[in-house]
Amino acid sequence: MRTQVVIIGSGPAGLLLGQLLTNAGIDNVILERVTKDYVLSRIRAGVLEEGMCDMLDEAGAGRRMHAEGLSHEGFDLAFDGERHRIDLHGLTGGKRVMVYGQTEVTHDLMDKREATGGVTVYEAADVTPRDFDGEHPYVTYRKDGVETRIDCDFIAGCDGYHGIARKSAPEALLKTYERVYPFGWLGIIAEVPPVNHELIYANHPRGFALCSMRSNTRSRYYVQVSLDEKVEDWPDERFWDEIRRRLPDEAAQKMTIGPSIEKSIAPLRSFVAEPLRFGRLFLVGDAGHIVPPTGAKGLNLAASDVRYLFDGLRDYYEENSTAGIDGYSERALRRIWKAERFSWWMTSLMHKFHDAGDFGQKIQEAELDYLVHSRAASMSLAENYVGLPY
Ligand code: RFL
Ligand code: PHB
Repeated sequence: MRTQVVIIGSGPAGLLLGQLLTNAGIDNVILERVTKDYVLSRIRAGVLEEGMCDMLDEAGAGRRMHAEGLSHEGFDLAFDGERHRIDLHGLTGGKRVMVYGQTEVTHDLMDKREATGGVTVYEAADVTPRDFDGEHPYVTYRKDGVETRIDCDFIAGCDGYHGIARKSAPEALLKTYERVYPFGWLGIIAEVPPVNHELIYANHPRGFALCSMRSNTRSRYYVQVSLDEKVEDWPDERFWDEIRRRLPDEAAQKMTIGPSIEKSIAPLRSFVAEPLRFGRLFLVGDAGHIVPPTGAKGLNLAASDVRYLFDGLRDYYEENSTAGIDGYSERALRRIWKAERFSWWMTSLMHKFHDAGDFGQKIQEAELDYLVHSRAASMSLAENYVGLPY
């Protein structure tokens, strides 16, 4: 079998890249380790930058997002018993973010891929990128006991943090940077109206809390927990008690509670691999970098990587130019590090760090007070939150 680009992973990065390539007439095959239903069962990010929305439109998969997504012009920061609104729209000269779940993005991209005849092999085992340091790379995989080889021009590793692409890079050429945080997020989804029409990020001496949503009738809420916590120890009642304690009273009193339909704990990590290109193998999205979810940047960074790589591949095929693919790693990393910086900063500002003590709490509150009352500081927050330019 032969194709132009083999894409490993059918998460949002792989699907978006695949669709842009297909639309440009560039042949591609996606190899995915698990089933389609499993990919669609993952509940992750919820906030899309305008740049990502534009790319979904460009891919031809933005219709439902515009119809059902919630356009937000601001969010609240809560601390010391009060809420303060960050006016994203006013502070950025008219920008907004779109609240639309990653699960729905994935769904829409899968539907589009099916409608345009794109090939995805689900349950592809032992996917292995080979000979990518030369002119003739290929990928092997096993499905139903049969080993298949796909020859190609390029391999896009869109297979997430635990994938095979980064692990296949020669160790001597790969440098990684990492920070693991001493806490995680316990998240639930419940079929209840959100406590506020915009998101609330709360700093509290008991720990961080976030009130987000998936629709006007479905809430997505998180609380910071220590890493040794188990989901089984968090019956709904305990979750609702805890999140309400971390919000200003007026918000807590308004909160509608109800049975959760999903509950899980995710650890927080910052991670970057450099470079993002090894010959004809590229790392894209979570395969190359992870941010803690506090700044809502993970999915959006996957989209900007796809922007740079797609432009490079299109120029290669249409104009016989290698400038875009040669510059991919450097270009993508410049934006990635700024989002890493923002996500680390917002995580440091909003979470309880046990070793920082009461002094640490006071310093956070002073910074938050400065942030919400200084136009310069609010502007910087807003500029980063809506997404830096591509
Ligand atoms: P994904 O979504 O992880 O998709 C990778 C795909 O590759 C497949 N795969 C393989 N396929 C073939 N062979 C192999 N050897 C393979 N190994 C893996 C996987 O099955 C999967 O289908 O990466 P992608 O496309 O780069 O997208 C990135 C985003 O998913 C990610 O940045 C965000 O979801 C991060 N993230 C969050 N970001 C936010 O902005 N806000 C959030 O609230 C938020 N919550 C989260 C998150 C990430 C999580 N992870 C990765 C554990 C919550 C969780 C739990
Ligand atoms: C979410 O809705 O899941 C969400 C929103 C904002 C974040 C992280 C997660 O910063």
